[in-house]
Amino acid sequence: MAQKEYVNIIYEKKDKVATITLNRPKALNALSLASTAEMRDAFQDAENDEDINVIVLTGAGDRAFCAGADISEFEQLSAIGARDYSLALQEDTRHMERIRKPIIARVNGLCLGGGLEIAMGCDLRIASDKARFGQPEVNLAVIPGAGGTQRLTRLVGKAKAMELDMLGEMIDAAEAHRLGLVNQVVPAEELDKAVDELIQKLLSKSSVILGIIKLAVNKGIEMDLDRALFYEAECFGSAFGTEDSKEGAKAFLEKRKPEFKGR
Ligand code: CO8
Repeated sequence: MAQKEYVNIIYEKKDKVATITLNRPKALNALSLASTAEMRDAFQDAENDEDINVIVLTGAGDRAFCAGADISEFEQLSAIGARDYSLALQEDTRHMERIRKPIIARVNGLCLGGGLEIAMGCDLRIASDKARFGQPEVNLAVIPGAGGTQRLTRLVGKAKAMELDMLGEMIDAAEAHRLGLVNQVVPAEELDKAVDELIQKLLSKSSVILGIIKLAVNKGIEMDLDRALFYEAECFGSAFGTEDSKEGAKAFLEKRKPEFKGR
């Protein structure tokens, strides 16, 4: 059931899942300034809605997840404007990493430039076997501006990130999986089923614990190991303070399924 009306995205909330669909299929769901503003608003809503436990980001149609920033808007961008645009999209992906709910990128097709960058801001990426990935900015004589030189390096390593950024060539879904860029690749016609299975697995866990795991991973990766392990211990302590952790142990000992309440 649609909860909010937007022009460039579709935003739906159902059964604890919020789905944000980039909806400019004729432009391969390219990210215009207007669509990023709407996406930002939808993520904010999904974060604040206590009935939502999982968020899915995807693209409309069967060709593209997102073909990157809208190149038709580049002409109007000054150097300062481009820097601010880059900072804004970076902040959007940072926000996605701070939201204490798992975000799944449902990569249904082309995933390029800024599209790959927002997919990398998600926690889990599940791709159709028809998906293609790349950072083609170099071909336009610009560079990735929302994590494509940073998050990509952290995900696939320096050599591959250098190659993808410098050559601007696309890789297929199997290669993206091999590189660890996506968690799972499935035949296009099975994408919805696979995404739903992933959602159901996540919904069966304690939502508060998933939030703690997400922060532990996302914050820890930015720290040196000593600090990160210390932070992990703090998170571990928080996890132990939840009602769900008591229920988890109790259910195990009573040999029954736990009933988590998300607190
Ligand atoms: N922006 C705007 N329009 C686009 C984009 C885009 N990124 N990608 C595709 N389109 C449009 C095309 O112009 C075309 O429109 P029309 O039908 O009106 O001519 C329509 O989508 C279909 O595209 P094609 O006809 O080109 O389809 P093909 O199947 O021939 O080619 C490709 C598909 C290979 C994906 C091709 O469309 C392409 O190369 N697109 C551009 C991909 C690209 O370079 N993306 C990176 C953009 S730069 C970026 O993302 C920087 C992010 C940094 C963000 C923060 C700071 C700015």
